Amino acid sequence: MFSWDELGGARPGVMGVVNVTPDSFSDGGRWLDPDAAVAHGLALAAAGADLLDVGGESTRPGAAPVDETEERRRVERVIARLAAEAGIPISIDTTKAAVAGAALDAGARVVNDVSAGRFDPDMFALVADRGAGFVAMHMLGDPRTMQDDPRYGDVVAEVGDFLVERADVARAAGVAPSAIAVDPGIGFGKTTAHNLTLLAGLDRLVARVGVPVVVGASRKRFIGRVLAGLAGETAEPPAEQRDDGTLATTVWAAECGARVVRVHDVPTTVQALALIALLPTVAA
Ligand code: PMM
Repeated sequence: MFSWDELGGARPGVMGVVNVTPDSFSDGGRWLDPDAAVAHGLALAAAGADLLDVGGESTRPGAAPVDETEERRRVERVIARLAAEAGIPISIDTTKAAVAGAALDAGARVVNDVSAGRFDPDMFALVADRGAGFVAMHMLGDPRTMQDDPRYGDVVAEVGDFLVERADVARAAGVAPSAIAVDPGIGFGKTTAHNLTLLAGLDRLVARVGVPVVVGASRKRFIGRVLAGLAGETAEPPAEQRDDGTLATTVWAAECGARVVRVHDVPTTVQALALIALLPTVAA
């Protein structure tokens, strides 16, 4: 039985990203080869990750859906090896119950579902039955349409309401309360202003939802946009040059009470979080 209490500690848990996809915006194609993906995951674990998030379908805006057989093929062997060798829990980033089931069979312990159980009616029953952990993420619509003029009245309140509702549905379906976490879904059906407002109001969201909050701002486009804007440049830095900006959002999220941060650059994140966790213990 998975519980988010396993990740307890002075600092937020660090979820390292292992995308086994040809087309993820942040690292698409780099770890498509299973051996490369496993080596990458093991390196993230050695650098101090508390959890590895393995995904076989890109969720970037406009991404083409991947069929279940192909998604399973990409992740199953990678998860089996990481579950055996990494020494930390593995999560499967999928919206399909069949893929999640195969991943749990291979040794994953958490299902990270960017649809929060909306895309597959069998998802919650599977998670409940298998005693797996669950991350319910907010997204407006689906990846193909989510960036088409997203609108909110009060984005922090609306995302918070959605997450409370999805956590309630998960509990009602039998998922253990301590196994449920939620995620505001930075970049999923949000403008740059929406993403910044969500981060600015993250402490309010954390207080509202009452379950562990995961934040995944790593390398997302709004960071490139903001940094280019601040520098007075029109060209945005590419994904792999957004880690410094990402680190600022990570430290902010930790201060706002996030329990888990989902990042690509694990070593720097672990160092930064360890350092800020130390400060309250030092007498002034
Ligand atoms: N972002 C991506 C994929 N999966 N899952 C959660 N829970 N939260 C996120 O913010 C999130 C996610 C897209 O980013 P990637 O291409 O770096 O995986």
